Amino acid sequence: MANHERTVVLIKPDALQRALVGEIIKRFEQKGLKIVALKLMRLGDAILNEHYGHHKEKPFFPKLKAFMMQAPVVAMILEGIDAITVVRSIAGKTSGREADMGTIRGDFSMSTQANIVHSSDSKETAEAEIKRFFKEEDILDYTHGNYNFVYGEEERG
Ligand code: 3AN
Repeated sequence: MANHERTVVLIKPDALQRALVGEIIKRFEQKGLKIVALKLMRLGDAILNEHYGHHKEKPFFPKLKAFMMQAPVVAMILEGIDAITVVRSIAGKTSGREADMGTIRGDFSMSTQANIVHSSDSKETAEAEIKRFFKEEDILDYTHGNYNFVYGEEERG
């Protein structure tokens, strides 16, 4: 049975300000990932302390939080086989200057802080982030029209 996963993507304030939201969603859609939740939200202090807890002691932490509060973010849950790894490869390396061309950060970012998107980095963080950013009723399951063409028969299970 193939590894169907759900992962969280945040389209960050820099991407909203630069009018890149449609372009970013398009890339995930065209890859064949299924959108099961999508909303605009403003992130406050508490949720950012939790979300970036692993960076709490870093010198850039206060600036990172202020940056994430500048404008709303688009929060989405994407579903697909190995979605966590696939989405991270589409996003590219953390620093836009090091990220490969063809990735979202490689194509649109020159920065480590203003790096356009966040994506969950493991099964455990994906589960925690789904709970952090979404209510049960935000997540809508449906049959994806492309499903039988995006995957082979043995992958569909
Ligand atoms: P990723 O988002 O690629 O998983 P993390 O978890 O190391 O990378 O970093 C989370 C976020 O913290 C990054 N997306 C970036 O916005 C910010 N960040 C990481 N390192 C730096 C840094 N050296 N300077 C400024 N911001 C940083």
